[in-house]
This record gives sequence, C-alpha cells and structure tokens, in this order.
Amino acid sequence: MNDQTRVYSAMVVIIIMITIISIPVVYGEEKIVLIPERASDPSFDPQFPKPIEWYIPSNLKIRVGDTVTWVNNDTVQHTITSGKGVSRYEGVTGKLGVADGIFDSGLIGRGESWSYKFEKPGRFAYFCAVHPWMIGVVIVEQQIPDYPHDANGNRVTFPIMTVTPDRRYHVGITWAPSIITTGERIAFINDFFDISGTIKQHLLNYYFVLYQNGREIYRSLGYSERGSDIKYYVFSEPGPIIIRFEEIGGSPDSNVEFSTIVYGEVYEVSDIDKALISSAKMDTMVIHAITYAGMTSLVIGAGLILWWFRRKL
Ligand SMILES: [Cu+2]
Repeated sequence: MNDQTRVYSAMVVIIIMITIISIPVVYGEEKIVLIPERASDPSFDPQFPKPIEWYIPSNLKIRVGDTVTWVNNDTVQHTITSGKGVSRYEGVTGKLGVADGIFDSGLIGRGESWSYKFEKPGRFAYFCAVHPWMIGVVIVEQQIPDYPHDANGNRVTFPIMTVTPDRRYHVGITWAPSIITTGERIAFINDFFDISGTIKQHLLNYYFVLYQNGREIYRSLGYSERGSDIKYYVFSEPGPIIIRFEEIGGSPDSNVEFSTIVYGEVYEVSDIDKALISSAKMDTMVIHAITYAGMTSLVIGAGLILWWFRRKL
C-alpha cells in the first residue's frame, strides 16, 4: 500500500464514521434495563433501602415503537421472559413463573444484552425463568391525539356532516367526550336534515349501528327528534370503530358512516416508578455518551492519521 492509497483509505474511514454518527434515531427510542450483579441471589437487595429490584428499573414506561435493551451485569445467566413471576419467598421454595409467550430472551450471560421492540400498547410483566422472583414490567403507552379524529387519525370538526348516497338527507354527528376510551359512557349526538342541510327532519326512523374489529357490537332503532337524538354506548375493547346510520327514513340506500378510534386503559406509573424511570434515562444517556465519545475519538484518530500521511507526502 503506497501513501496515496493510505490517504484515500483514511478518508474513506472518516466518511464512514461521519455517516454513522449522523444517522438520526427515527424509529423510537432505546431504553436500558440493567440486571445488577448478584440478581440471582434472592436474599440480596441490590437497591436497599429503595424497593427491591432485580431489573433496574423494574417499572419502565415507554411509548409504542420504543425498544428496551436488557443488559446483564450479573455474573450468571438470566432471561427476560414475559409472564407472571413469583414472590421471593415462593422462589426460594422452588415455585416457577408462568410464561405468556409474548417475548422470551432465552439465557443471556454476563455482559450480554437482549432487545425487544414494543409495537403494541399495554402492560407487559416479565420475569427470569431461572430466578422467577426477578420480576419487572414495561408499560407501553399509546400516543393519543388531543383532538377529535377519524380511524386514520385525521382531525375532524364537530358536527361532522355527510350526505346519504341517495342524496335525501344530511346527517350530522358529534361524540362526547371527543376522545373515546374504554369503560366510559360516550354520547353520540345525531342530527338529520333535508338535502339543503337546513330543515331539521322530525321523526325519521333509522338504525344506529356500531362496528368494531370487523363485527357489529351494537344496533339500536332511533327516531330523529326536534332536538338532537342521542345514543349512549360504553366500549369495552380498544380499537377502530365504524359508526353507521342505516336505512334512514326506511330507505335501504340511505346509509352513512363515520369512524374513530377507541383507546384502552391509560396506564399510570407511581412516583417511585417515575424516579426509577428517570434513573434509567440517565443510564441510557451515559451509554450513549460513551458510544459517542468512542466514535468521536475514532474520527479524530482517523483525522490525525490523514494529517500525518499528508505531511509525509
Ligand atoms: Cu435470573
């Protein structure tokens, strides 16, 4: 290899390093959970006098699309297995955890890590299959728009107005609260007008129908009032819904539909959990800082080599 080639190689190395550093993190964040040394010992309390934790933090709140990386700092092998673990006392007597099959790292050894990307909202409990008293939970939050929207997330303005395909009626709908969650009574406020959109239609019969996850979950006969006609429903499942008005005025072609999303339970995290989460964020920052410091020194090193070869030429 002559000097010219060496200079070009050094330049290539620098370009590659700069490219790696400038790749932005687009696909969610990465969170770190540490398995502390001696986690395999059920009598050991790694965080005394804080709550006992075998995974630090044992409660982690993330968003859909985030990745969690578990790092084993212990000297023995552990697993990250979704499901229900046992208490420390049950663990000592040999009771095992029950896996639910959502995720399982298998055995990871000292200094090894394992990552899992959470694509769905929910509360995911996990344990170590070898030491089932080691338990943790990941709470995955869905990002909920703060404005009324359709099933595609597009903003809508109440009342949402539409015309029946046979052009006989204008139908307007408003729902309250505007963000629908499970377990809450939702009011669907419905108005019917003539095709001009101005004359209120009185005593028009229609079916109010709710569809969710591909099936009909509610059907109710309604009559339009001089005021608004209101239908109530409490959703038990999260997911997109279609709200249909069928056979308005008895006409089989007078059907309209609207859509939105029902959100599930909002998972809350305690103050203790919040403190633990912020400490995990610090760990993540430290790990990133070390990575960046390493990459930066590589670039500087490559730059120095280039400068040295340039001087020799
Ligand atoms: Cu273990």
